Amino acid sequence: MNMVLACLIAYVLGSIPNGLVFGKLLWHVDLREHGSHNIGATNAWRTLGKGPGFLIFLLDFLKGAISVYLGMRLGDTALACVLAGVFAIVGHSCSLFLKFKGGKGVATGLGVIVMMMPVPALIVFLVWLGVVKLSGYVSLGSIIAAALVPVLAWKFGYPAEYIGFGILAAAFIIIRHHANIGRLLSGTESKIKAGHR
Ligand code: NKO
Repeated sequence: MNMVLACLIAYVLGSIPNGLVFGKLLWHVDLREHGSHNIGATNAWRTLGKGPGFLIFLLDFLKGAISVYLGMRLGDTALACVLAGVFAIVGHSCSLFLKFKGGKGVATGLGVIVMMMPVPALIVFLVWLGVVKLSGYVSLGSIIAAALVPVLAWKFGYPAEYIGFGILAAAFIIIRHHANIGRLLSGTESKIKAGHR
């Protein structure tokens, strides 16, 4: 029962569209009408600037981290943590408040894995940073970083539930980047800094 409660709270928490709410509230901008049309931290950074981008990242990250914390406290099993994390990511991408639309699950996913497996999460973040610095493409960094999650969960000896979570979450996040993948392949994906090479 407690596990169900944790999942329910995680889904509602994950559903809170920080990018949309704070973009409108503080900067009077609907992120869905600018840049990549995504409500995530990258599009907030691209459209509104560094500070707003960082704020949205932090808030979306917290949704994932708090959800897994609740899974740990209420459910206290590997499965409860995993399910709370899944519900937070699905909430973010298929929001209760946006007719089941939403973001790509990257910042929320990072919040989830920081709580579940801190060392792999740090490695995943550093790889993301490296790919983004080298290529200029945030989406490429997110796709590669997500694919690394199940591999590291396995390498670091985490339980099967965590490895299963990694496979599911990576697949979900990569699918959410389908439009980015199309643009990367056709050379039309926008880089995070104009003129970045
Ligand atoms: O606007 O389509 P866009 O170019 O914005 O955005 C593409 C982008 C969407 O994601 C975001 C969130 C950015 C957060 C940055 C820090 C996170 C770095 C770590 C990634 C780890 C992912 C692992 C998730 C595992 C479940 O991609």
